[in-house]
Amino acid sequence: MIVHAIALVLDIVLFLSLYSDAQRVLVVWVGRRGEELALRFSPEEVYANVGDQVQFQFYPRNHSAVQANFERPCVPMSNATTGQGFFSGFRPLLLDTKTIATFTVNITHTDPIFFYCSQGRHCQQGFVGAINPLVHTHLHLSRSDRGV
Ligand SMILES: [Cu+2]
Repeated sequence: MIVHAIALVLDIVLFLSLYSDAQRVLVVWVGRRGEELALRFSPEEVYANVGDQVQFQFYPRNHSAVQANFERPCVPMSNATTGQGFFSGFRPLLLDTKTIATFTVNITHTDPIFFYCSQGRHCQQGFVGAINPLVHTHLHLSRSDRGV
């Protein structure tokens, strides 16, 4: 009886640990790298499981996160030939703001998701990122394609 009770407790602990691992919030800074504001996502690549959330956290002064196709990294997916993509909207923030502006994407598959900042020419300057990229060096490849 005691053995059964211990086994049940272990089952519950295992279930809870699996359950808590199952859903993660992966944070991507938009417009910040380390302690500095920068025209970059950080990290530029995240690896997410189905059920995870990717939360974009925006920094000054005015950026966005827009889903793109790999072949056209600075074009919104919703304007491309296939599918609808996410768009955070522009998030204008004063330099001394204490506001945390966020945009969250729910991960429903593990295919690669590419995104960029659509402000000015930020994307052309290399302000791009990816969720679950198949090729680890795709960012460098896409940048060299664009002469960045
Ligand atoms: Cu930007």
